[in-house]
Amino acid sequence: MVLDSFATSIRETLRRIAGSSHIDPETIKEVSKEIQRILLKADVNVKLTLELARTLEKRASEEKPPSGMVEQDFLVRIIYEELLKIMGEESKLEIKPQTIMLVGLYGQGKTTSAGKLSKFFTKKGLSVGLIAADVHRVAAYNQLEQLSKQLNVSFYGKEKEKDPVKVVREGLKELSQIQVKIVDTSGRDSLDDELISEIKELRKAVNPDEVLFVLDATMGQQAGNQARTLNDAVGITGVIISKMDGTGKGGGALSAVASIRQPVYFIGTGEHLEDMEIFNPKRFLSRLMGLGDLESLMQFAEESDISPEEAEKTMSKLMSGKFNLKDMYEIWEKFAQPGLMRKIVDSLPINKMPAGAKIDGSVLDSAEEKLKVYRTIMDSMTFTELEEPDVINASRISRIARGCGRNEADVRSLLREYKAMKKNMKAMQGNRNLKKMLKAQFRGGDFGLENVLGEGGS
Ligand SMILES: Nc1nc2c(ncn2[C@@H]2O[C@H](COP(=O)(O)OP(=O)(O)OP(=O)(O)O)[C@@H](O)[C@H]2O)c(=O)[nH]1
Ligand SMILES: [Mg+2]
Repeated sequence: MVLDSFATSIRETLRRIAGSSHIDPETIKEVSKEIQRILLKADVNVKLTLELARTLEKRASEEKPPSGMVEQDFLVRIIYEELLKIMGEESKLEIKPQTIMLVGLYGQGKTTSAGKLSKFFTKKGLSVGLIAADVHRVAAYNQLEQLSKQLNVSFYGKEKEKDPVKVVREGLKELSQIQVKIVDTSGRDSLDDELISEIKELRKAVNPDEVLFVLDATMGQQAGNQARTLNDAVGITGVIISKMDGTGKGGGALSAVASIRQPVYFIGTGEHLEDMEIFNPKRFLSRLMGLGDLESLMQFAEESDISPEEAEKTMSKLMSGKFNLKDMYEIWEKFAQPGLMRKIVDSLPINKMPAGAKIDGSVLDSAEEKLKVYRTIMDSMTFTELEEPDVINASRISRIARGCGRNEADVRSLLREYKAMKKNMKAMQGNRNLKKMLKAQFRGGDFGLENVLGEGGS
């Protein structure tokens, strides 16, 4: 996942909060220090970090948790709310016919983002056209033309033309029937006067609905200067942060662009055209913090072969605490698709998981392998044993092991896992909020983090 080390350390802190017997001034101070360290490591600006820590400490020591909420959860909620403030505004790029202009420095990911955006709008059923207004870099024309072919979208460019304004004027005319027109512009080393005046002129010619600033996440907090200069010059309406994969500085980039008060619409998470996520600060943060992101979870389920009905059936079985070995087998089988388990676990609210229900990477990686072994073992169980695993005693274990050619320890490990899972699920069953939220999500309702964080939350 993006911002991996941020996520790992913040979850570690939250786990420690959850495990503390009570929240005293010393705990608050410690937590605040840890959060500062984590933010600085993610390249968040020092001043911003200190401010956040101060507010955090003040709120944590002065405010009282609402009735029904334990002080540990309340502290987590304060942390969530304060971190959210530095993530910026929440806003979505509208799905409608429009003209989009992409701006930014050299190699930040403008052209790639143009391709990703094309894919995004095409998927939503809109026709897309790309306009090659990067007249400076020699290969730029070809790169965009190739991209349009690959994506099967319209393209306008003029290979030898050196005036981007001309290209844009003609391009917009040529593509007038196309619903979403995306103008790819040239990058420069730095925001010199020349670039600024070129962009200004282009902006006039394009008259875009959106001016999207494309920014490489590895810039970290330095991104702030660029964002401010460009914003003053041409009026940015939104931001795409590319290359969030593989950098620890994403936190810096995010908080820095948040300062221009324009929303981050997307984050780029890889070189491929499908590697772009809609950025929603609340969902993003709650996923990082391990507070759960059920919308994403449902999206993953959609992307896999699991139907919503199936997912709902599986979930209610899980939540009922009444499931048997056969159900467990089905669940393992459905979710043991490569990569899917990891995504699901990243989306689950870890702080609502009972202690001991921690699922780590190695467990996930061996899930498929284990499934094979379990299948063999279950194949030599009787119907009764699968339906009522409690009847499985020592002599049955030895019979099952003999029947499938595995040793008794394997059978016992399967049973242990089943019991642990059942116990965990039973504990989760008691979590009314989680249950309510899951149900609402499956029905397409709009329950959010508020429910995880407590009644009448943030
Ligand atoms: N890992 C990763 N690489 C990306 C991402 N977005 C773009 N890239 C890579 O970054 C490099 C530059 O991307 P471009 O889209 O050509 O950047 P540009 O802003 O159009 O560059 P110029 O036109 O030269 O100014 C390419 O190698 C891309 O594959 C991303 O989200 N993740
Ligand atoms: Mg380019």
